Amino acid sequence: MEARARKLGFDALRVTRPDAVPLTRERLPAWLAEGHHASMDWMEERADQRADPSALWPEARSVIVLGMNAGPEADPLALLAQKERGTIATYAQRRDYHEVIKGKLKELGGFLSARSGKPVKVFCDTAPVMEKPLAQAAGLGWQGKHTVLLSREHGNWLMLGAIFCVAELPVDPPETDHCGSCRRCLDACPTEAFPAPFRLDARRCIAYLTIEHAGPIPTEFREKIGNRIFGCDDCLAVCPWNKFARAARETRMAARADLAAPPLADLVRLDEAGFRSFFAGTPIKRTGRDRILRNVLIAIGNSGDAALAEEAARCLADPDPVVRGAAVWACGRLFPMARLDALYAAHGRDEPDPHVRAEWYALLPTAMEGPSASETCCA
Ligand code: B12
Ligand code: SF4
Ligand code: SF4
Repeated sequence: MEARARKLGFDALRVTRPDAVPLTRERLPAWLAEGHHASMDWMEERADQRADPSALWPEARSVIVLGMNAGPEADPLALLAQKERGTIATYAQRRDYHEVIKGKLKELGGFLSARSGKPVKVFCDTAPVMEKPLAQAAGLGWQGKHTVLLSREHGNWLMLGAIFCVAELPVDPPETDHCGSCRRCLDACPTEAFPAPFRLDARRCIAYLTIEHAGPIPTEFREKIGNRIFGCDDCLAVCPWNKFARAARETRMAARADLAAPPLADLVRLDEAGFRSFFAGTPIKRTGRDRILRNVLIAIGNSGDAALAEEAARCLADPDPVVRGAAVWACGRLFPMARLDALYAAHGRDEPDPHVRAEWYALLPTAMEGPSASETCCA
């Protein structure tokens, strides 16, 4: 089975039992009760099954956890200084892993099912399964203080998938924690998203804010987001265990060079068709043009680059209010007051959306009447 998985492009495979993660039955509800899942309500749906693989499929006797390496070719943090470019999380600079891994899981699952004569089900983010604790129980690695699964061989860069089997397969021993006294990932987080080691508050995480969060990005995080336009690799990139990691081996997971740090000036001009074509096949496509434009405008506001200011001003007329709101913020960071007054006269005075009006008000309180209570949105 291992040889077949390797041939399919997987870099790691281990087996555990569905009942090998008893702690998740307490830890998932605690995380949800704290509101650490932010607006990801789908984490609450079927939480009992998510926390307990035996409840998800009672017939299952074994869980095979697989990892595919999506390691970067260069240090992801180096690009954060290139303010006129947008940075994209390492995992997203390539084909959508759901697509690649799911196809290969189905192939391996079909082989196993034929050999054992018993059914299997394959999962890669498609069902309520907690892949990281299962991976640790199977010995694929351990959950670091940043909560991501980390292996001695591949560092943080394995993308995970699982096959649940009715057949009883021999299991592997679990991996233990090798973080020791290190806390580099916790200290590297720009938004202080870790209330404690091993716990993440998604409400403060740039990966959540730039990928999952709809609507305006809360003001407190905008500057800290810097030029990250999709996801964040900071806590992963600083981990010392990456010293043994290599770039992705599977050709379908090879990084696209043009996605390493695309110029903000190109991204801000993407219309719907241009967006779909540039990000075709990547996970970014699912986030949608408007949310990415919002992120690009935050990065433009953080760029300090006067050459990008006119691009931000052009977006004041975008059809999407979230894009317009982010454009107001970016203009506020790049234009002098006299020009902002002129832009307000041209675009702000007749702005119909309450959130965008609130952005204008935050910028030019004396030029307009205060917004009503329902119009203050993103503090
Ligand atoms: C929801 C989600 C997110 C959310 C929330 C992240 C999170 N940490 O929960 C957001 C949008 C923020 C996110 C971000 C990212 N994600 Co994500 N995400 C998921 C998803 C769908 C579910 C994760 C989950 O179940 N969370 C619920 C929490 C409660 O579970 P947990 O993180 O395991 O929490 C454990 C700890 O808190 C621990 N714990 C709690 N208290 C204590 C106390 C002590 C003492 C100890 C020891 C432990 C402990 O127990 C909990 C249960 O095991 C998984 C896919 C899947 N189906 O599993 C991908 C997944 C975790 N994501 C992945 C990736 C790549 C990322 C990013 C790196 C993307 C990026 N570069 O931008 C970032 C990483 C941010 C980070 N530091 O976590 C990969 C990680 C691969 C790996 N090697 O681990 C996964 C597995 C997807 C995949 N199929 O490969 N993600
Ligand atoms: S992904 Fe970025 S923002 Fe999120 S916890 Fe890690 S360092 Fe913090
Ligand atoms: S940076 Fe240090 S604390 Fe964080 S996951 Fe890596 S080894 Fe663990």
